[in-house]
Amino acid sequence: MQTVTRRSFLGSSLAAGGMIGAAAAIPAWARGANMNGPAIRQGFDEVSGRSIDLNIARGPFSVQGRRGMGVAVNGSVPGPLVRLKEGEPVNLNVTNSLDEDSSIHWHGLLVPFQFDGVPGVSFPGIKPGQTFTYEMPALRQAGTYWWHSHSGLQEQAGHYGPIIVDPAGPDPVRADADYVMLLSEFTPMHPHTIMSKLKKGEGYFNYQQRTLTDDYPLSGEERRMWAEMRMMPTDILDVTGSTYTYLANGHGPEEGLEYLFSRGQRVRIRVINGSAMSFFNVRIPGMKFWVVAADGLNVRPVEVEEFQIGTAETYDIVVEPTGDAHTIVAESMDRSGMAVATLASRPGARAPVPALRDPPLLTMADMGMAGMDHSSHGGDTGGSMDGMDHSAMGHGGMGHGKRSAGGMDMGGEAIDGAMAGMSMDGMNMRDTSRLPADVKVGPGIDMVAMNPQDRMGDPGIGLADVPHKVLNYRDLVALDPNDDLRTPSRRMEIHLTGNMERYMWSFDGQKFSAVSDEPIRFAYNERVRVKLVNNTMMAHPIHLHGHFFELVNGAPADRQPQKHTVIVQPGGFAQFDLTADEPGDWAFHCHLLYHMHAGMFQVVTVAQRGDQPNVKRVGESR
Ligand SMILES: [Cu+2]
Repeated sequence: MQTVTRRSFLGSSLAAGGMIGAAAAIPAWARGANMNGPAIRQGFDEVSGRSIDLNIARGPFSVQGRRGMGVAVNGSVPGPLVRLKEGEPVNLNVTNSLDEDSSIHWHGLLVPFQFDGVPGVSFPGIKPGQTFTYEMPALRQAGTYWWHSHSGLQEQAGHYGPIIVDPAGPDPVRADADYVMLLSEFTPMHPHTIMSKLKKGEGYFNYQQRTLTDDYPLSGEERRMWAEMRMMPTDILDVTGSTYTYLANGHGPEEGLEYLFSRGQRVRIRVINGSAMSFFNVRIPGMKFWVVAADGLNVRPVEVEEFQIGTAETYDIVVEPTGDAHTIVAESMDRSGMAVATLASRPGARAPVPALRDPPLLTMADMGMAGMDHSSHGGDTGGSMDGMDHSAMGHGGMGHGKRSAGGMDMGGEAIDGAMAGMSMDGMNMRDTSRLPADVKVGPGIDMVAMNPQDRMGDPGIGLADVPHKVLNYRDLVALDPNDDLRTPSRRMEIHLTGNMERYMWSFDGQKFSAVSDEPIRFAYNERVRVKLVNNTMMAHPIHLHGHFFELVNGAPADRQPQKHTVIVQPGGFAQFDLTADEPGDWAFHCHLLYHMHAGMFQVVTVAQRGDQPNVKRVGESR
């Protein structure tokens, strides 16, 4: 058995070397917004220790010949790998050299709320020219995380980087080489331009719109149905490869990012989705590998050939490469582009890069009509329904429920026959009477899921039909047992709502406007089962700050996997159990940057009464 040797060479073969000195004076590149100044470097260095200096500054950034403005930290995109140690405190001194406010949020780290880094929620933000010190007490966790701006749209411009917290004890994941693959996007377009284009018209960036002469496998009836609903089955991502160049560690797909290995080695790759708006399907063609951690925390190894990673999620994988070289492909979910890296046994070794696969189409399940259509082409609900609650599906739920779906009487045993090749006339996907009373009905809601299903078992849009094993949330089982096994004492239902055409996104129909809005309240140490119902046709990666929650995914109660971000599939729902044991105000939002900016955001308040004793929190049992 080989001993573990961690490497500080983290797969940025083309990036200029040289660590930025922790105590160095502000370098020239950091002083202003001069487009003629030194270019932002691609790839990242590593910073560590008890006191770490980070400097946020603007500069020119170019990828594969496309040049734009970037926001870099310590001169690179991504910014430096912040390498920390479980059980040790750290001070992070963040200087803002921009001409606007900035911030850093430590995504997935359990920290006191005043150091969580969300302007207006947990602290005032960092003014231009100021330095703010995040004083982190002894870290209560290990694993793969990341950091990013929580100010404006800076994250789109490059203000993000990886975090690794090394465990205090032995690492249950054995690996001979250890790399980060941080996925993101580059665009020369200003983020505010993207936002205004999104506001102007649905599908502006969707160059895969079907026409009467396209070759998508849709029947005339299906085309008519989509048209009547003013929706497009090709609306998979809001911003696509026509605008974005997808990046791995700051490098475009043609720039040759490589991870070196020696034959026989076990290689760990910490995949971080640090993008603003993109989901990726990650695979190593022809290779099986193991998923060993999700959102930083270890899970029982799951052997897969592909996984989808939502914005802000992380997965650690272990692979044993056998050949001369293997391509790692991170294809955007809509298949409009990819980020690429190579597992190389020697510098320059390459394997073929596969072509983009055909773009996926949304399905009946994505419209919130799972189980209501038995006629559409393959993969409508697909593998997503395996092992799920069939009593809630078509036959039981809709068939005999005698519920009226808008103007259409869905009752009776004839449901199967009626749905096959049925006319969609009278289907009402905007029947707001289906919503709970606390959801605000108005122009912010253009769809109500008619029959939302638990889609925990769904591998993600476009992956139900691929001919190999794809990860889904039901595969995730916590490696370490959870310590709070109480049955939740309360249930909470939150609806994800939107109006695609007007680019309005919200929780419960209420766009977030100010911290004075009514927050979502939890009592300290309360245990709540939260159900997120997605009334839109987009997948939303929902992130809760300051906590891990447990996915209700069918795993035994003590092994429900803990995550900080959960994808809620279109037209479906996801549930998690939360122990609200981190007092303070926390952000809770969709991690698609422009959705959050449009209002899919709320503050969660965990209030501890003065007489309530502190409970043991995550990581404090160690
Ligand atoms: Cu969203």
